[in-house]
Amino acid sequence: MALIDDVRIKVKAGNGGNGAKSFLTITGNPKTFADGGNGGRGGSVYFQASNNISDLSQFRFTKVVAAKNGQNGMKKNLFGKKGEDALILVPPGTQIINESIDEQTEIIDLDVPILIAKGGGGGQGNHNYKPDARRYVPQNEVGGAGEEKDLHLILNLIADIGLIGLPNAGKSSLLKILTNATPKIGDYLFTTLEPNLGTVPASHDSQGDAGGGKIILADIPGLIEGASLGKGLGVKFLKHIEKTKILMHCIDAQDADILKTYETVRREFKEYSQKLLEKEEIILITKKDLVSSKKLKEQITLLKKFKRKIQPVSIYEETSINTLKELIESFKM
Ligand SMILES: Nc1nc2c(ncn2[C@@H]2O[C@H](COP(=O)(O)OP(=O)(O)OP(=O)(O)O)[C@@H](O)[C@H]2O)c(=O)[nH]1
Ligand SMILES: [Mg+2]
Repeated sequence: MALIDDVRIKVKAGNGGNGAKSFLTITGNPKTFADGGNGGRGGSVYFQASNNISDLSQFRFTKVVAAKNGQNGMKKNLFGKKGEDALILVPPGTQIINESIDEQTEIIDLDVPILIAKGGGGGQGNHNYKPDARRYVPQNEVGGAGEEKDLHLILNLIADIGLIGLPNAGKSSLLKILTNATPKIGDYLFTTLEPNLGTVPASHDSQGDAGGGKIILADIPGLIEGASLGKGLGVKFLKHIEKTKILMHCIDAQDADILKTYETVRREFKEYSQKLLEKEEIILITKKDLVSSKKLKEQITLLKKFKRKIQPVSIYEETSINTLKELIESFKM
C-alpha cells in the first residue's frame, strides 16, 4: 500500500451542553428554588505520537474527526456529562499545520497528548442564580461552541533504514523480501511512485520472545541525475530519508559504470542537504545472481574507495538475504 504522508482533515471539538433553567417548588413552601444544573464541557481533540502507527493512512477516508458534545444540564441540580475527548494517534514527527493562522505543531511526545482543538465550556444552569432566580436570566445558558480547525498533516517519515538508488536497482524487491510490505515490482524504471514502508519481523530469542524493537524500512522512488532539482520523482521524497538513521544504497551488480552510478546518487544528496550526505550508508550490490563471481569481485574492488561497508545480495539467494537480515538486526535501532 502506498504511503499516506500528506493529508488534510477537519477536527471539531465538542460543544458545551446547555445549562438548564428549572425551578423547584415544594408544597407548603411559598419559595421556588432554582435547580437547573450546568451543561457538561464539550470534548477536546488531542494528538499524541505513537510508535505503533507508521503513516497517516487512518485518514485515507476519514476526513473529519470530532469529539463528543457535552450533555445538557438537567433539573434537580443535575450537571450534564462532559463530552468524550478524541485522541488521535499519529507517527512521531507528524507536523500539524493550521494554515488559516499560520500555526505549526510537531507531534513528538509519546507520553503527553497535545491539545489541538478545545471543547466548548458548559453553559451555567440557573441554580447559580439563587435566591432571585426568577428575575435573573443566566448569561451563558447556552454551552460554548467547540473549536473547529482545518488542518494539514504532513509526515516526515520515521523509517530507520532508507533504501535508495537509481530506478530499477532492486529496492522494492529487497523491501518485499525483508519486510511485511508488498510493494509493486517491475522490470522498468519508476515502478515505485510513492515511498513504501515495511516492518522487519522481530527476531526471536530461545524463549520465543521477540527481540529488540521493530525496524522500519522504506524504499523511495528511484533517483536520477537532477533529482535534487526536481527531475524524475526524487526530490519530493528526499525529505523522507532525511530522518532515517541508515541508508542502504542499492546498485545493480550489472551496472556498466558502477562508480559513476554511485556518485550520481551521492551528488543528488549533496545538492539536497549536507545532512543526507553525512548519514551512515551501506552499499548493497543487488542482483548478484546475474553476474559472474569475477565480475562481482571487480565491482566490489571499484567501490572500495568510498570506504563503506559493501554487501552483495540477491533476492534469489537465501544466504545473502539472511546475511543482510543479520546486518540489519545488528543496528539495534
Ligand atoms: N535476477 C534478479 N532480479 C532482481 C533482483 N532484485 C530485483 N530484481 C528485478 O529487478 C527489477 C526491478 O526491481 P524493483 O525492485 O522493482 O526495482 P526498484 O529499484 O524498486 O525500481 P524503481 O521502483 O523503478 O525505482 C524487477 O524486474 C525485479 O524482479 C535480484 O536479486 N535478482
Ligand atoms: Mg521500486
